[in-house]
Amino acid sequence: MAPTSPRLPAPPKDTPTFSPEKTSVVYVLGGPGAGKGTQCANLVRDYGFNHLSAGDLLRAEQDREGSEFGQMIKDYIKDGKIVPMEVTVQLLENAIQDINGGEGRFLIDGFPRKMDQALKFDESVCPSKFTLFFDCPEDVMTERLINRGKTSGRADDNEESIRKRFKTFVETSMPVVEHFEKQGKVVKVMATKSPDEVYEEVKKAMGQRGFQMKQ
Ligand code: UP5
Ligand code: MG
Repeated sequence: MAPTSPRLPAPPKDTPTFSPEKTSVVYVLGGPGAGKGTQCANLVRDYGFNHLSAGDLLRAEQDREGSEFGQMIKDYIKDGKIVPMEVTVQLLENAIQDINGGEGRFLIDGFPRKMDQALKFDESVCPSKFTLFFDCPEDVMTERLINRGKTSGRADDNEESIRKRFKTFVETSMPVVEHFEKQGKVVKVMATKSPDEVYEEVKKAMGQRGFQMKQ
């Protein structure tokens, strides 16, 4: 997909851009390397979801020639910090709009990972149906990321960046999960088993929330 430029600053709005009747948004959260992207691929295949990874959109914007945010995004990602929300929210909104005018099912992977993003997206882009949360201990995630780092080319798949990503996840992103949990909007899946076994749990979670496989 061609990267789209964020149109900034986003104007303040009273109602979300996309109506939850036509646009189904499911947030996919979990620590770095928990398997969000891996499981999203299964859901795209079987449930007709569109997959939007906030990290992938930021990396595409970082590499886009002429982007005024390129260097900033690069620095934030290497440090495992959360890029200022205006950039990410606008990239996501543009990407949703670019797919069928925003109608359909969307997995928003790796977002929202800070409270301000969660409030802003729900209020001005589209309220989410629920959050699929992958629970995974740090030692398992570390092993997966170090392994992936041998071939991924990702600037943050190294020990130092991984440590910083974990810190941000615990301090900044877990409060978002707790916020949605209080609203009864989180389904937790243990992510330690094999990808196929984890997917069996994911399918149960989707069923619980009223999402059926496509025919
Ligand atoms: N793997 C997957 N599942 C497995 C299983 N069950 N058993 C064994 N191995 C398994 O998987 C990671 C690796 O593990 C792969 O090699 C896979 O084969 C294997 P993957 O599915 O890629 O895990 P995922 O959870 O997607 O890991 P990722 O590294 O993408 O998570 P992050 O949340 O760290 O990365 P993201 O791209 O979302 O964000 C990167 C950075 O962008 C952030 O740190 C931040 O700086 C920035 N960002 C923002 O600033 N704002 C945002 O809103 C979002 C991101
Ligand atoms: Mg990912």
